[in-house]
Parts: sequence; structure tokens; C-alpha cells
Amino acid sequence: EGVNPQEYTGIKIKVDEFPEEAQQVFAQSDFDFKNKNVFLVAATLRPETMYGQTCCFVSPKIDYGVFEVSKDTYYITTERAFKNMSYQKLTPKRGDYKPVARINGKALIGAKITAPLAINKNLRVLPMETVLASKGTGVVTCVPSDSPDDYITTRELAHKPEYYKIDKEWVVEDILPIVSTPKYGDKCAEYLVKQLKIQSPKDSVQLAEAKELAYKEGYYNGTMVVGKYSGDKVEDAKPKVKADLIASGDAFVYNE
Ligand code: A2H
Repeated sequence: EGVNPQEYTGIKIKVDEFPEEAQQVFAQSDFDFKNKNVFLVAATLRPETMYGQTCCFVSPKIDYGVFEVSKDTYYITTERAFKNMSYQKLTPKRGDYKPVARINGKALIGAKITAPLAINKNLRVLPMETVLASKGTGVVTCVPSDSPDDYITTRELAHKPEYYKIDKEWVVEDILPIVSTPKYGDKCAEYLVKQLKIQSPKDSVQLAEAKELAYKEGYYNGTMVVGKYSGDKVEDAKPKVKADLIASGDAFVYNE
């Protein structure tokens, strides 16, 4: 935990169908997932890019909790994140962060999901090994047009589906432009990955640089090319998309 608080938008990604492995895990706990609304909560700094979501990443190395937030509604996040939420008036009871079930990221892979604002439908949960347990909710929504990490992880998954034990069809390889920038075009992430010769999700030094460049160019010089605020500057659209997502009940502000 640093000195400067970071404000994230928590995006509520609905789980429509759990894979067999997750269903078995829940059967062994007291959690009866049927007829419940269960959301993976992804922490993002770029709510205006949510139109371009192609999947939701969890880490096969992270254990998540399933937490009750209201009658019949549950969030999946790290326990650390839900604990923070419980002190931010985002949960039923301050300081209460006991999960109804625990589940490893691996068991969630392949889950069918619906992500708010996403233009692509029939999305899946996929693995990302570089997700940190110590940041955000441990859940990352994938926007390959604007996030170099998401772009390179998507490419890695598409090249080695057997290795990652996923169906190739779960990987959305077509990238929809969401933001246009003067310097890097309308697929910022792809452009920077090429320019910095990034080969794999493990190229962390170059990825950190690409991330910084993409973020700055997108924020200060980007223009929306889709959605309600198409044609507006990212700087102006960002707080509006965020407010809309919150108003519709699809997101909330989460600090850490
Ligand atoms: B961002 P910061 Cl389009 N581990 O959301 C690794 N990365 C994580 C994470 C975790 N536990 N939790 C969140 N993140 C990602 C969208 C996006 C993001 C775009 C472009 C850039 C970008 C879609 N993924 O981030 O360390 C999330 O990805 C680059 C700034 O707190 C979150 O926002 O600065 C961002 O990293 C938070 O990173």
C-alpha cells in the first residue's frame, strides 16, 4: 500500500455459467450458486474503454473469495480487496469480509460472462499469469485495443491454447478500435507492442513502458470512436462513462 491512494472503477462482470470445476468447488462449500447473481469485479483505470472488452482475466495462482453483497448477489474478488471494500461502505457490514466460498482462479477459467458496455458478446474468463494479488481486485478486464498487457496476453493465449488448457474459440482475436490517438493510431496497444518489440507477457520492463505511453497518449490526446461519447476527447468522456456505469448499477468506485 503506497502513500497515494489509487481510485479504481470496479466493473461488475456477470457470470452467466460456471465451468464444471467451479460448480464442484461450490458444491463442497455451502454456496448454492444457482439462482444467484454472481459478479467478477474487475478494477480498472480506463472505464471509457469498456466497449472493447474481450474477456475477463483471473490468475491461476490466486485464490479468490465469493462474498455476499446483498440478498442473492455475490462478488468474486481477492479477500484483500473485499476487506478494503468492507471499510468503504460497499458491503453489508463494515469489517465483515468472510467469504461464503473460496475458489482458485484456475477453476473459473472458461466461465461464460457478460461485461457491461462490451460490444463483443459471449465472453469467457481466461488466465493471465501476471495479475498481481496485491493490486485491485485480482480480476482484470481485457481490453486489447488499449492495454499492452491485455493485447500481449491475448496473443499468447491464442498461440498456445493447449498449454493454457483453454479452447481456442474462447479467445477473441479481432480488435475493435475504441480510442483514436494521433501518435499510435486506433489500436494503441498493438502499435506499442510492435514498436517496443514486446514478445511475451513476461517482458515486464518494456510492458511497463508501453503501458505508460499508451495511458498518457490515450488520456491526453485520445478521442472516443465508439459509444455514447463517440467523437469526444477521452479526458471528457472518461468521467461520463464512469458516471453512467455507476448510475446503471454496473460499477462502483473502489479505492486502495
Ligand atoms: B486497466 P495501476 Cl484499456 N494486476 O484496465 C495487474 N494488473 C492489474 C491488476 C492486477 N491485480 N488490477 C488491475 N490491473 C490493470 C483497462 C486498461 C488498463 C486499459 C489500459 C491500461 C490499463 C483494461 N485492462 O492499465 O498499477 C488494469 O488494467 C494501465 C494503467 O493501478 C488497471 O486498469 O496503475 C491497471 O492495471 C491498474 O494499474
